[in-house]
Amino acid sequence: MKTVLITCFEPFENRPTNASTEAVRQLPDRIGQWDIRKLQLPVVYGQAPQKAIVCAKEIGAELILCVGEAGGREDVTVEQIGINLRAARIADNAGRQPENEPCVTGGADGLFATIPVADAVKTLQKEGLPVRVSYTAGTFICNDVLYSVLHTFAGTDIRCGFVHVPAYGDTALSAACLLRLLQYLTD
Ligand code: PCA
Repeated sequence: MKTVLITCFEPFENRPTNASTEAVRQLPDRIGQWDIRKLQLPVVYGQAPQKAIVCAKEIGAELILCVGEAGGREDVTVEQIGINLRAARIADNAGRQPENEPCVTGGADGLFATIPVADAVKTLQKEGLPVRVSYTAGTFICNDVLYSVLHTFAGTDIRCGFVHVPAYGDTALSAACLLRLLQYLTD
């Protein structure tokens, strides 16, 4: 049995729900030979990636797929890169609002996702799913998680990626895209 860790986020910015949690909730607990473990992360710089990293190590995850919501996007977007920068438009859920600091001191400026982003997106698009590649995960908590997870598992066989689902979209459709992506990545 292999294990995938899939993370989502708690609500933030005074909203009652987070579309990533709504979508991840609809995923099964198993796909083929893979155990799907779900974890909700706080929208807090540093704490979110730390919680994901500790859990991934604990459960021996071979694949880590993190999911967040994106306010201005209509498609499900698979992130290509995490950057080593925290710059917040709003305070996180612990009240911190860094303007310009690294996610990881001394880390590389940017790190590419270690899932096959372009191939996966092409495959899902051919099936008619509303999925595309994104070249920025922003500079808030989603990027903090993507960058820090990539930094931590760099040089290992553990593959890491990040998906933004539309904040105001159909979470059942987002869940269908996530499920298909997981199937593709665990095949
Ligand atoms: N979206 C935010 C943080 C949590 C979430 O779901 C982001 O894009 O950084």
